[in-house]
Amino acid sequence: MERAVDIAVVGAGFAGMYMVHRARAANLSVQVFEAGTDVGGTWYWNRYPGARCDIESVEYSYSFDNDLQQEWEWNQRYAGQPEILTYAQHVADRFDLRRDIQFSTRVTSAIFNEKSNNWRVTTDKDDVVTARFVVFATGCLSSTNVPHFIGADSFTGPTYHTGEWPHDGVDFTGKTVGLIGTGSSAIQSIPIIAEQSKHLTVFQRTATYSIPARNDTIDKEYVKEVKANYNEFRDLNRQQMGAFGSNIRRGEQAALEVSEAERRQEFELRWEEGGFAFLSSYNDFLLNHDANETVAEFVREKIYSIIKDPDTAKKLLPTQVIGCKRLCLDSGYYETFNRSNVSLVDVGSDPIERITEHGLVAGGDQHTFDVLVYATGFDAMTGSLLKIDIRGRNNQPLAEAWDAGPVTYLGLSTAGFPNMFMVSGPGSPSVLTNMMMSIEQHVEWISDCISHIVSSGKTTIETTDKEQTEWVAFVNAVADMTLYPSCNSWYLGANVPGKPRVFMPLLGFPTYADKCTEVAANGYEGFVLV
Ligand code: NA7
Repeated sequence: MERAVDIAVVGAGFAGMYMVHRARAANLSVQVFEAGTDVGGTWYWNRYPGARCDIESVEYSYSFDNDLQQEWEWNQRYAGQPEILTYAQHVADRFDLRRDIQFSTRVTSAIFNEKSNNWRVTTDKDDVVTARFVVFATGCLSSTNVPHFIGADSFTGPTYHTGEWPHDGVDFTGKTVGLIGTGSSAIQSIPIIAEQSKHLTVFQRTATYSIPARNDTIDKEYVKEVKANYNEFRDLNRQQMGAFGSNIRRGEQAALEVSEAERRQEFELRWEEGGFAFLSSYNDFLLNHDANETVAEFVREKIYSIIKDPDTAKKLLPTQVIGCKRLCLDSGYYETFNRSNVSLVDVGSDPIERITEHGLVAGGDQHTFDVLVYATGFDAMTGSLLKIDIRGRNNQPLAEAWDAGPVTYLGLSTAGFPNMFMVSGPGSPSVLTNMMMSIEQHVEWISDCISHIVSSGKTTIETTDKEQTEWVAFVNAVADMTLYPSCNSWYLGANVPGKPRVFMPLLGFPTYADKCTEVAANGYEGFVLV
């Protein structure tokens, strides 16, 4: 049956959930479609052992409702996946969000009708919804990346991807396990899988820098302090580059301005404290290669001192710029390689040749195992959007419009796709920030914009080719001032073979948020309103 709503939303993670709340507040009807059976998005799917947020709990939470933030009690300094999912479910209950969300339903197409100026959204459950506006709240890390290995289907044992983990868990007891990847998901799950399994073989293409998370139960005194001035605390965080970490001591000097002894002392102190603060000791790690090398070398020395077997230690030493790929935070990652039931295979120089019935072949060697785990990441930022048949004016597919890489204005809108918005889309700070703050800022901007269009009697809003071309150039020019483009990160799409190499997230939340506010205040400058 065909239904009509004001806003169709794709995805019921934190972005889609807040979109429902804001739409209702604006008296707009909303229909959300969600592939999972409940809310939570990333935290619904990523249930691999050890999955944990790398932003502190008091910050990785909604700020829009003071009662909510005052009443909710976090248990851990960095919340694990189950705790975050429980929080998402609590928010859904508290604001009665589920009645506008249809679960177990995947959106298959969203097609703009130029005659009626609305979107026709269809699903795999044969729903058809026409909506004036469509909002993609599909998440930045939601479309799993499974490399196309020869023979992948021939493996006879169970295969799992960290980003689509079974809900009832996996029992590795007595099993031999092969795990591909050494990004955050691998680094979090490896210590736990190693403890459970008979033997774990890790296949590493690029060695990764990881810093101790020093996760613990939350410091109740600290929480009390935060809650005493929670809104100010949120505002202070919004003024940080990544919209988090106002409590982090940020070094104001360049790394090479101080003596080596002083630097080492500072690095040691921060290594003990754990967390992302480690990379804030000096202000130029991502601007100056020599400065970066001082801290990179410190971490390499730490790794070398932890690992007992010198050959394994050498393989684990990363060489790229530290921080260029998202820094990992761990609980016992390197120590795990001292276990007698864990081995490390370097597939950087000798890539995986094929998957076989009982394992895989790399560098001419056959490795056998019972269970295969892909910790191979995501087709980040664009993957989930491009899986849907999205078509704008002239029936143009989004995939065609983004043939050379995603082009957006503010990461919110793309030319030729009127009344379509993306939450934390490519070209916005998104994954370089505390996602909760970016999500709130986007959802508020989008809902205000929609209210403005509706109340001012306009029909459509869309950006222009010129505006978005300039915006993409700006996002990349900002990145080019840093060391970020120097490695093959998923920020650049470099982890997915054939994906256009474009730096997708914009560095700097505060200036970005100001720009969005200014655009709206100036009558949606850079957009055409009809
Ligand atoms: P990541 O960080 O993208 O890590 C994926 C890992 O998988 C990484 O080590 C990759 O090596 C490896 N990989 C990918 N393809 C292959 C092939 N073909 N062969 C061997 N190894 C491969 O994903 P995560 O899920 O760990 O983390 C994603 C984000 O979630 C993270 O940044 C946090 O923000 C939370 P590579 O480094 O590309 O050589």
